[in-house]
Amino acid sequence: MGRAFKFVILGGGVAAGYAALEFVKHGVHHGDLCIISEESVAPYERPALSKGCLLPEGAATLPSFHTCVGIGAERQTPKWYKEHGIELVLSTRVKSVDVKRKTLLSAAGETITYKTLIIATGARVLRLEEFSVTGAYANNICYLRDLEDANKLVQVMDMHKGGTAVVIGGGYIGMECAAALISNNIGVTMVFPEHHFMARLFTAEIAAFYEDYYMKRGVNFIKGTVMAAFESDENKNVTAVVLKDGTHIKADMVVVGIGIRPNISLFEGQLALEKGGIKVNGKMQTSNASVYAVGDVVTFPLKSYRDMRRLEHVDHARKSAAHAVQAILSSDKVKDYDYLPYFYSRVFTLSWQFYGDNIGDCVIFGTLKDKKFGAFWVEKGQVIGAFLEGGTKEEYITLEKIARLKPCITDMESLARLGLSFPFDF
Ligand code: FAD
Ligand code: NAD
Ligand code: ISD
Repeated sequence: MGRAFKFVILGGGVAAGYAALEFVKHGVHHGDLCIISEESVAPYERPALSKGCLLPEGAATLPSFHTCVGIGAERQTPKWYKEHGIELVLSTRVKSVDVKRKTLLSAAGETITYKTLIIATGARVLRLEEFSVTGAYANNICYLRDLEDANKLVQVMDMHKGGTAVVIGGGYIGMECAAALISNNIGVTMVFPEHHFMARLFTAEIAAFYEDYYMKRGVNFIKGTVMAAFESDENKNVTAVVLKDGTHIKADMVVVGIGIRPNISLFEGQLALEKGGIKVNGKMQTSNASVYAVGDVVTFPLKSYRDMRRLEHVDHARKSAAHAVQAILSSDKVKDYDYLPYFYSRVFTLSWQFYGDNIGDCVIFGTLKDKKFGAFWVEKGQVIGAFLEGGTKEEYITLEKIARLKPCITDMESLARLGLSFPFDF
């Protein structure tokens, strides 16, 4: 016989921590809630792994960034979970789930039963082995998804201060880790297949500002190509990265950020899936009424764009988790999740925020020279996306308001000239 809980959260990442907070806010009985996590530590703010944790001086360590410090709420240490009667089952991988029987089976062979399950399994990194890259198992190749990865990255960086790194991938991990490597006095070459970095969000013009800044900090870019192999020494340490065209780049270490895949395999054939994620409705409820899903793993109705989306960002993980718990505890009072996409990043001394959707015509405002600029995306005469580098708190509030209210625009020239000062007709 195993244990039984009224509520089980599967996964112990960002969404799990925020779901736990929401349960506590509503008052959960001791012994009713359990979190099962493959990680060995209580839920933490994952964004810290590519920022505070990689600082050359005064790097962040746990317990300082346990959830929910990211929104200025309590720091939920293991003691917090104990005090609230929440069972934290750590270092435990769930290897199968039976949603008809409402049971989970751990890798150690324990069966855990639930009345309501919240799936918060997040995502796994894509690995170069999956792309048949030769030599991809070497020691000094670093990925970044969890605390263990961050600890390894810090260790490898410490061994190679003054040396060189190759960063594979030009997305969020590539951009943030390249900045961290430079700050740790490690020279960087970035290699990615697109013509500019952050292609999921940035236009070429926005990317050009950041690429120029990175180049001034010594980053070298090799764009429009991928790598084919690693060369390693007898100790299985990479010594060079070999590109598709045969070019060799010497490297003391490698950081790989080539995207993720949601952890959905436990539920294939059991729950409806869409666009690579677990399909949920506006209450974050899956095709099985006793099972909810939140965070990176869900494909949800993005109400304001009448579209089904999967988003891989912390704000959505936090808000979808809180929404699911509200829906579970008082379903009839809770409206459908009405999310406005919000992404941000911080690199070097730069910092940007984005709200809304990045489709349609992109209008740049401000001056790149002054490191104070932004962009609006205008679709069918409405501003639907807004980006700002180097904004103030008040300006970011305005940015959110614009993306939320989608004001109509006819005069694109004035919009480019006036930027946030444009007299929007809300
Ligand atoms: P996760 O936080 O990944 O948690 C998933 C949990 O499930 C993990 O604990 C995992 O071990 C566990 N798990 C999975 N499968 C099993 C299983 N079978 N059994 C037991 N446990 C399991 N977003 C931003 O908006 N801004 C940022 O600055 C930012 N920075 C980031 C930096 C890094 C390094 C990374 C990796 C991500 C960053 N993100 C950022 C993205 C953000 O962290 C994610 O969107 C968020 O963590 C998703 O939360 P989640 O709870 O869905 O998944
Ligand atoms: P990403 O999707 O942002 O970028 C992946 C990059 O790898 C792209 O440039 C892509 O073209 C490239 N790529 C894909 N396949 C490749 C291959 N075979 N060889 C070389 N390059 C290849 O993913 P990421 O940067 O790995 O980030 C992982 C996850 O972490 C994402 O969910 C991201 O949203 C999240 N994250 C977010 C933030 C933030 O929001 N500030 C920060 C860090 C991480
Ligand atoms: O999750 C994301 C992300 O990182 C983006 O840049 O969604 C966006 C785009 O892919 C869609 O707006």
